[in-house]
Amino acid sequence: ADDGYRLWLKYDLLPDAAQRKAYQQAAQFVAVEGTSSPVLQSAVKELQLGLKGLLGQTVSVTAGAAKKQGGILLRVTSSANVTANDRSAKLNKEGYRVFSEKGNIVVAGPTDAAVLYGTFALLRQLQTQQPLTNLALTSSPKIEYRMLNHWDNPNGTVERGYAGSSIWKWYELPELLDPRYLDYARANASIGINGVVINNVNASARYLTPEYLRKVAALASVFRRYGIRVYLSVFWAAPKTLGGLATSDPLDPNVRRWWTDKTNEIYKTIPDFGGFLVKANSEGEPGPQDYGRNHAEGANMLAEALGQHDGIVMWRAFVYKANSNGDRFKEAYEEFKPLDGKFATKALVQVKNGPIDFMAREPFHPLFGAMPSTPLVLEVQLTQEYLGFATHMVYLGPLIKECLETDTYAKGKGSTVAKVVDGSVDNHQISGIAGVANIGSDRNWTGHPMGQANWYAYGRLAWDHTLSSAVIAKEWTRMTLTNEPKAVTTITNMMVKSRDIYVRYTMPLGLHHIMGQSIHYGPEPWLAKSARPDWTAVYYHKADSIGLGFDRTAKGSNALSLYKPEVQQAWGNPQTCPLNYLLWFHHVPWKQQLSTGRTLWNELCYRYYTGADSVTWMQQQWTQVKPAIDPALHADVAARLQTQRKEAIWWRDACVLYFQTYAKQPIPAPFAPPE
Ligand code: GCW
Repeated sequence: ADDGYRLWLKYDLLPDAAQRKAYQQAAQFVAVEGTSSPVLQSAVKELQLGLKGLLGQTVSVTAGAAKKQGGILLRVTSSANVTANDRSAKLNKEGYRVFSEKGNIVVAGPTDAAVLYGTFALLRQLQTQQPLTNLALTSSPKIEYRMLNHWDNPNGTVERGYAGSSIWKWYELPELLDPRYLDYARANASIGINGVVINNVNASARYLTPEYLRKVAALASVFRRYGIRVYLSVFWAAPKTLGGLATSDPLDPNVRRWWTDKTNEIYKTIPDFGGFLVKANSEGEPGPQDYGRNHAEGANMLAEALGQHDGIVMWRAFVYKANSNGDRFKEAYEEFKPLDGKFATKALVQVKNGPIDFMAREPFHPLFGAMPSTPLVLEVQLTQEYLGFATHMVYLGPLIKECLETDTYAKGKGSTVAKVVDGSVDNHQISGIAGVANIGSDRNWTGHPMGQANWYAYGRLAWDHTLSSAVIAKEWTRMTLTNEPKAVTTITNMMVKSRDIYVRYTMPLGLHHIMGQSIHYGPEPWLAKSARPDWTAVYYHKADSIGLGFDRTAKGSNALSLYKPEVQQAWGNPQTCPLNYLLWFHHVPWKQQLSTGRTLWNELCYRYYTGADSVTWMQQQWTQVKPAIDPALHADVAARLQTQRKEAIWWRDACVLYFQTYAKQPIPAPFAPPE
């Protein structure tokens, strides 16, 4: 049975003998042109493994450009002469071109890593059973720093992780390298991820000790062979707790020297270290504000410590204060917007996709488009903190795409979040994107087998945000689950709809943050008391006898004013605001008629009921594909869907009954539960 360990790199024997034969003839040997390197050796090994599995063919490895035909040539070369006949599109340093040349397949790119990415693209071509004749695959990543952020702690727990414990075995490192590290690196490289922050942003200072740096270096030695660099989240107060200094003030010369020395020490241990990720002055973490300094002064101090080393600082904008009387929606904007232009060139600001916190649907964060002088890293969450942990099937491709494609209008029409992030709107030289990993020690990595698709889709979109989430879903399904055409269509369709279905049975119409307190699971819209007002559910939904929703227009918190006029116009009028965002911005009367023809109350019920019913539909779809799927994997997903169905009803009933106490209206037929 398939235990899911191999992810999308399954390399099972292709079923069609004729096709296999054609592939076999095209891939009889592999040759590295010029000097080989550890990264190119990884590409060779991957080809050997892939071709053995997919074609049942052991390929020979020959050195140098072969005079033979019917092989795969790995070619590192400057972009101009990658291929004789196609000089059209210029490749960036990680871009590849795969093409046919004199009876061979050439995988070419300007760097070793580029060739590795091209190799995975070629294997993908085989796995998804595409022709190898007249190959012309050309692709360059649109974003430079494509990061995975782990929220893993030194004790092996994973904050908001639902797939077992951390895959990093600190007690075994550095002497013992779990083979899993290599498979992890292969999986990341196959989708173009080139950087990993291995520890939680709620950081322990321990990672900066010589003892742990050696362990981190051991991991880096595995990842390096796959073009992946290691980064660390840092604990701001480390100069005090680790260095014994009296302060961690970023303007204090001793503190600055401590960080510079520490950074140099890191680079001595890990020569290709990527840099730092920082959560400061947020949710109780220490930071520069403890000393009256701002985020930019903090980030710039670390940028200075990085000095001539090839590293960056990613400074998170996820901040909100206790006892703030305002709207949490606005806090990050208010703290960061005034600092635009104050960050050093090596510093990027990392912004979550939405202004609150990884809800199933959020409007894009108003900082996108508002800090033209600062490269902004888009942070999305792959671990399903608010999306049903590892029991709900929610394919995140559409969520990520929705954010990327929304227009900020920062520099007129077409200034999408994607273009802000990839640097094209403001002409930035560096760009980054981060996904909070959903990976753990479970055999299948992500707990829910379908969760693998979220890791996959994130990587693919980080590489090329213009890809469609449906195409990615299809590609993943074919590589991971089945190539049977009807099943592929059914599964892809389910995946593409799953996120909207989840929104419907949990927080439809723009409701947000009404989940269970602290663990963030299940419904708790009635939550009215907490240590903080902005941690309660009622703070966000504002249900009363008149209506429902958070008024963020000028009559309310005026958070809408943080957006450009075009966006304000699109969302500012309750009559024309897209229903998906309605209650994010408006307090709407229960009896108000919406564009669907239903009143708010009826529409709310409609969405909760059809949402929960759609999970039954998903179960039916999944039953249909049974013959095409590995039995154990099919049973696993089927069981999780049962849980999802049960909990969709829980969400529906809890929310409808709770809001009914305000709306004071019956649940409309035909959604009324049977007597
Ligand atoms: O989503 C919230 C989580 C915290 C997390 C925080 C953050 C790492 O509930 O667990 O802490 O965001 O992103 O910093």
